[in-house]
Amino acid sequence: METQELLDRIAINVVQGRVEAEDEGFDEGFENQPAVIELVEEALENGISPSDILIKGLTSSMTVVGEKFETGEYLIPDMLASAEAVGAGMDILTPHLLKAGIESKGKFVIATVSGDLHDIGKNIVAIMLKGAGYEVVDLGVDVPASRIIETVKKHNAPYLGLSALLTTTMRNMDEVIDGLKEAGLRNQTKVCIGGAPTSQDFADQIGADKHCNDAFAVLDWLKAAA
Ligand code: B12
Repeated sequence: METQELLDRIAINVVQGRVEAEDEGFDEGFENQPAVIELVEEALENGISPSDILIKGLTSSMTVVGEKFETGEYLIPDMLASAEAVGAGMDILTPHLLKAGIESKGKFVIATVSGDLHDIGKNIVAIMLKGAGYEVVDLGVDVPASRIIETVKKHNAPYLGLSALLTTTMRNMDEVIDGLKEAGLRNQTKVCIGGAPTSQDFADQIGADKHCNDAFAVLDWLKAAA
């Protein structure tokens, strides 16, 4: 299969929520055709770069999933099936993305803020950071501000990344930044934020250092900050 066709088929199978060949998928007619696991393995065998498979294949189509949810075509279990398919593909890609790792460039604490369960984007950022040589302390999802602040303090971390995918939970980023200030940690910790509803304007408003659209933007920012 050609590179573009493989990446497109990975994206289609993410939308269908198909992890492996025996899965039926949301629409009819997919059964027994290769799904995310088989296609990601084929893409690696064909020499397509792991980051292209991740960005152009696995995660690009999550916008389509979001649109289908918005119009009512997809319900929460369908969104979850797509998320699961992305996760299965990421599990295969992770060791390949980490191969690039070199010497430690410092600690990076990352978390999805309180009330928010979305973690695909955060996990991508975490993997790319690890691949670039950062020691990532990933606190997971729905993390209270107090726990984020304690962790930054414990590790003396120079970098903190916050993720939020909901317009309601992005407001919980303020609390983290205020808490860092109160703990006297704000000057020694650079904070970047991300997630679809956030923006540079919002970052400025809450006093974060930077908003990043994707994992590549974080790496560029860190390079410039070093
Ligand atoms: C998958 C998904 C889910 C899954 C999440 C599974 C998981 N393990 O993550 C499940 C089913 C659990 C879910 C639940 C809900 N969801 Co949802 N979900 C999505 C969906 C379809 C995809 C998100 C995604 O993974 N995108 C792909 C990744 C790669 O992109 P990303 O997250 O944006 O990350 C990139 C950048 O933003 C950036 N980035 C992200 N984080 C960070 C952090 C840092 C530090 C940096 C630097 C960069 C960075 O880099 C990433 C890589 O490029 C979106 C639609 C969308 N278009 O985003 C809706 C969406 C976010 N969900 C939505 C909603 C409403 C919900 C629910 C409230 C639904 C409900 N009624 O219960 C619940 C809330 C649960 C909760 N408390 O969090 C809405 C949000 C609306 C809003 N404006 O607030 C959306 C936009 C769908 C829609 N169009 O209506 N959801």
